[in-house]
Amino acid sequence: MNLIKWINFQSHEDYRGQLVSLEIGRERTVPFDVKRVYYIHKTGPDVSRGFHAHKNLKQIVTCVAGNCRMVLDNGKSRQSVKINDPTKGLLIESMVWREMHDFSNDCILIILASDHYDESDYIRDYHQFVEQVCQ
Ligand code: T46
Repeated sequence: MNLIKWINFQSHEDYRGQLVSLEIGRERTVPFDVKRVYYIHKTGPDVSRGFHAHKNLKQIVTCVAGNCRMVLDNGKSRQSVKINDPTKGLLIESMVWREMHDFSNDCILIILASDHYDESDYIRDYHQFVEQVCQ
């Protein structure tokens, strides 16, 4: 099963640069209602983030500067992908374990989330995650 699902955003490039547009609920755009947007920056190569899954939350992660590596794991297989293209978003479904590694110093991730922040939606223990996902 391929855990790496990219959404190709609409991008408009000309001599002035590139404009990337994310619309909600239309083709080639965001397949859920966005209730929250957050961004991750000021990280670096010596730290990793994530190490959790979400029970219900869906998210799209896009890297608008620099790069990092995302690891996705559904309890059966683990896949790793470099994120470095602002015209693409990585769709992370619920009940997928994620880890973020190898951040470049200039990495900026923007994340669109299907719901508000709720700590009770997180599974932060890997063994508990595998138990729940393999039920
Ligand atoms: C995810 C990956 C890709 C809030 O108060 N509101 C928020 O909307 C978020 C996302 C976090 N927080 C607080 C909770 C923690 O005290 O910010 C702190 C850092 O969060 P966390 O350690 O969960 O950050 P990451 O980078 O490990 O994970 C984040 C998201 O939490 C998570 O949903 O999928 O980015």
